[in-house]
Amino acid sequence: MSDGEVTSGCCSPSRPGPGAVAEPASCDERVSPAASGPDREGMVRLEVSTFLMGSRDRWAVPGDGEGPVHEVSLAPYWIDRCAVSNADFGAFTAATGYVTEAEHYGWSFVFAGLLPPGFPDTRAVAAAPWWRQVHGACWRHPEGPGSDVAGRTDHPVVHVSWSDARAYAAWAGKRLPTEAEWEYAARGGREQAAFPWGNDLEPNGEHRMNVWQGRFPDHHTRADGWYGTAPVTAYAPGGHGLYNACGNVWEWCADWYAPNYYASSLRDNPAGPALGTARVIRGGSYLCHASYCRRYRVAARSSSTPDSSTGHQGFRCAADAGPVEVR
Ligand SMILES: [Cu+2]
Repeated sequence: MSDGEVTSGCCSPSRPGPGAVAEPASCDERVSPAASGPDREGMVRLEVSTFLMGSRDRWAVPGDGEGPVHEVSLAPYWIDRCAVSNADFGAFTAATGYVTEAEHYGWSFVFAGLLPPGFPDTRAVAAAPWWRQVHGACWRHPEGPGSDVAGRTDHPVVHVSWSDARAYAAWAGKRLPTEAEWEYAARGGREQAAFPWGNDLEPNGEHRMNVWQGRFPDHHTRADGWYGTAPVTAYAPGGHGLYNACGNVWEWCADWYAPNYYASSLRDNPAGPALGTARVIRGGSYLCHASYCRRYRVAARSSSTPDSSTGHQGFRCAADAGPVEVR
């Protein structure tokens, strides 16, 4: 596969040719849940009624399908307050021996600006030359061989595919959130606002999330204090207690992605189209900036194929909430 054209992608590139390669062995669903059973610590339980999903935002990227705005009703569920960290993912691989898809393929997409000076030439994504195909890049080595996650154990794990995320969730006794669950939780009760805290990107000049500042992709002022990823608990949480729903890293959702899905989605517990080639990703990343894409808004949608991995792609987990436990 490493000989295929690396052409796709703008905000978040995909590995070329879904189905062009055999599913790596790591994709199987036989990862057993952790012996300790599901752990609800670090999660928030949302007792949901109804909310307005989507946006008619003028900054929506045409074709992403943020509209129409539609009413959605969700059953109660749990969702992680934070994205899964390198420490969390390390516990999973240590317990299971799980090997990620990036490790199977032998490479992943790394943002060029994060590569050290003098890094050997790598192939770039044609439509988005700031994305480089870096051999040896994976969650343990986010900028390729020679890099590691020491000092970043509390940062979100990256270079994890949708399949990797699903395997982790199964081990943790959890699952990936649906796109609707993700949006409801991320909004934190602020119906139809652009961001989890309101409509101002930087209220009173204050940074509320880890996104790009300056001129993308060459000049980053680091005004928010971060260039690549930030710790999963950076910044104040939203109204439902979620940290970094917007910015920092894109987060995988369970659903297949279709740009026209909202036009005909179910009102109750929508779970995405029945079929597809790419999975929904939400929240934007440390690379989002008004000069390039405003997918750091809470209603923004994008997608990536399930075996793809990049240095700005992570996830958080969710779980069904049964009847309220009476103690
Ligand atoms: Cu973006």
